[in-house]
Amino acid sequence: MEGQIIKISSDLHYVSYKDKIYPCKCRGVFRKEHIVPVVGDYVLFQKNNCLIEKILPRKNLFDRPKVSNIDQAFLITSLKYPSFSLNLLDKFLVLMEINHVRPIICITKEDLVEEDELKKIGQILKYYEKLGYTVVSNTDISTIKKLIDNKTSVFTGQTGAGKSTLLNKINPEWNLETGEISMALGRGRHTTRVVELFSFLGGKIMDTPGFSSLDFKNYTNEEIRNAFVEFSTYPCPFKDCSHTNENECSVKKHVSSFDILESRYLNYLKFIGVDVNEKS
Ligand SMILES: Nc1nc2c(ncn2[C@@H]2O[C@H](COP(=O)(O)OP(=O)(O)OP(=O)(O)O)[C@@H](O)[C@H]2O)c(=O)[nH]1
Ligand SMILES: [Mg+2]
Ligand SMILES: [Zn+2]
Repeated sequence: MEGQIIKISSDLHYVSYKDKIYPCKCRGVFRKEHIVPVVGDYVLFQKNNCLIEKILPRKNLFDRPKVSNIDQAFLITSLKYPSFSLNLLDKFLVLMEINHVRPIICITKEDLVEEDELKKIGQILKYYEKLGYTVVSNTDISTIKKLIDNKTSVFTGQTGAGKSTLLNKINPEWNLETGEISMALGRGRHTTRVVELFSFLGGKIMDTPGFSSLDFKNYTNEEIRNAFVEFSTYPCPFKDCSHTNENECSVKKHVSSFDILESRYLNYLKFIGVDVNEKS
């Protein structure tokens, strides 16, 4: 049979097949060959023995959260508790660009910020929309439902940002555990412990454990540069410009003239390891 792993808890892999869930173990060879199944994997399995025989080729594979075969990723982005972070947002967008997964920015906790602060953040988010990214609010459930239809989506974001809360709003039947924010730490407490995949209407959604900071692998500087999609709008005279110390760099000019959001450029420098404080 061919099924899909929807949850993993210690050595049990819950495989969904024709509306039924089979708690499976893996063949011994998996351990020997260091094959590690993740949620989202399509597998060949024996229904009667509850044994996974083989993982089918993956469309993509992510490390944190450990998921595979996704079409799009929602970054659940809290404006307060935990506070809004452009560094985190840009990291996430770079990760998604490099991995060719559509990112969707989903804002939560607008109700907790003052109006002028909300306006400021709204202006910044307009910039991201201009770049082509979809930005939604967790209050706009009907838009989110349309976005997830027929797709496999993962909800990712900091612990306490409101991933599970939003999933419960999409479908109250899931009744997922949500956590209070620790006032002392200003962040959540890792309420969701394991990745879980849910089918909904024509799509699939994964709830994932939150992170405190986003794991950012060492990609090459070129990969990171190319993931800042607006840079290519302003071609530099030097073709392979790194937009750091080159003369006549068009990207730097357009940062000065506010066509490029300064925080984006500074995050770019940070991500490629330039000491931003030294530079300014
Ligand atoms: N005021 C306000 N609180 C929210 C909103 N969304 C979520 N919360 C609260 O934030 C807290 C954390 O929400 P969760 O849904 O558990 O967060 P999570 O992202 O699933 O966290 P982890 O499972 O730890 O990764 C809960 O107390 C929610 O009630 C929102 O839009 N406004
Ligand atoms: Mg959660
Ligand atoms: Zn340049």
